[in-house]
Amino acid sequence: MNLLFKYLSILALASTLATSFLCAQEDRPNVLFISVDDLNDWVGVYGGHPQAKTPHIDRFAQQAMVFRNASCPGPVCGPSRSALLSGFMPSTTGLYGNSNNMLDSAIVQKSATLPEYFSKHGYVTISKGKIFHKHSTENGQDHGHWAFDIWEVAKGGGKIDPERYFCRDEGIISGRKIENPKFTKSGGSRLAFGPLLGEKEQTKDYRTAKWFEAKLKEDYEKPFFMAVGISKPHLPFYAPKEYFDLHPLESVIVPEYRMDDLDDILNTHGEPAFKPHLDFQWCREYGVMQDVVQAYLATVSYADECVGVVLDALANSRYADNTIVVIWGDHGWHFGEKLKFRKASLWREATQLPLIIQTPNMQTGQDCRRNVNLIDLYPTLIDLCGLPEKELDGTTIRPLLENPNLAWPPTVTTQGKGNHSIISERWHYTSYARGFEELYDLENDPMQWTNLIHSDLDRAEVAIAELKTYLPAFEAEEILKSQKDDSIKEMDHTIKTRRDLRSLK
Ligand SMILES: [Ca+2]
Ligand SMILES: [Ca+2]
Repeated sequence: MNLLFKYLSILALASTLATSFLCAQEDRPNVLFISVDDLNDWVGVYGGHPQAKTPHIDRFAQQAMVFRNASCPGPVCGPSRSALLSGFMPSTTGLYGNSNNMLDSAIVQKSATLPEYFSKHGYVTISKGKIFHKHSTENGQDHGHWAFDIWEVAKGGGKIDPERYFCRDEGIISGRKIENPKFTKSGGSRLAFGPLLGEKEQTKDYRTAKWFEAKLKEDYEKPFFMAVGISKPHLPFYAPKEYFDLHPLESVIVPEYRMDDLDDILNTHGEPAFKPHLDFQWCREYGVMQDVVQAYLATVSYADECVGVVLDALANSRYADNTIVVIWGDHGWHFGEKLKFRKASLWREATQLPLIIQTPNMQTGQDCRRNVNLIDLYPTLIDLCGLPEKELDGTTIRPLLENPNLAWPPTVTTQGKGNHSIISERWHYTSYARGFEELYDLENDPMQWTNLIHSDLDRAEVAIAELKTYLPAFEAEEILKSQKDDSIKEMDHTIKTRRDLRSLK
């Protein structure tokens, strides 16, 4: 081979490689990542409540994979989202609670979060609404906005109908003050609900959805990762009146509960380990269970409408055939099951969530019953988009998207250091730091009425031994909010340095 020919061959090869590399880059799918805050399985296609009305998500599910047994890494917003977005479980990072800011974690300080990783590898990342858990700092809110190339704060609201307003913390029932000091103790978000007087066009999530509708009409030089943060149905359960009208109060069905349900969960002293929740007691005492269930159903229907705006915008855009869509809730919600309200439990009502994924060209709806987890989304999305592999706690579920019946291991949900549930398709085993355990047979007892931990079922014993092998081998100490005066300065510095994504793994 003469020198010139050799030179030309190398040039041709280099050019072919460059072209194929560019094609690969150009062919990369976009990602539409839709979070619906505090959405439990009260979604039509999940059947968690027989009266749920979510036509937009249900229609989307007809051309997507519905994960029937998806769990959260932690059963409250902060740890669940920090795990999903960092790719590391609470037991790895120490981000166990809502007050733990992921920027304080040494692991997260070195590692790109999910949107940062997409940005680092050739995507434009665009977000509005709640994706990261928010934290107050002296310099304002840390929204996780540092993780996106294009970000805007979500705004909007509406005036509550004063005559149909309920609030446990303020002692207000249908606009009337009924004070009872037993119930006015507040903890976390107020249990407040009722219809809004204004139109949906003024409300925050609807405006967020319209913002994405406009974003989906724009041109981008790179593939996009759009993170849509729908903030409802999170408390307060406020939604425009039209969504309350979809769920007439007198016919609203309240989930079944049994007043003796907690009697079979005992601590190491043989005493009941859990008490009925304050919200639950208030709703029963004043006979407003139907009202609160109606308000959640209405707020879910409103959230579904907002998701529908974005899905329709995608379907009508030039990106319709080359976009991966993920719709996810960050954990479940109790409405009296286990005499509990809200999240923050290791029972199935709080650990399960809706997760629906559509990859380009999925033509039919499919079900997957394997135990997947939000922790799996980071590795799954980088796998589907051809981004470099990365060491993370989750596992790509791409194989399940291709064959939902593949054998798959159980999954883990952690609520604070030392408290873990291991969930398989048949069993739900929980071990608490306080030394007691629970076991439920999900196949024969999906409502988890009967704690089998003290039963002498041979089969249960075998199951427990196997499930325990999935408990985390290592548990990080909780990352507590830094009390140091310079912590804010430190955080500002961290946020600034993160924008140079080369410094992050
Ligand atoms: Ca949440
Ligand atoms: Ca029970």
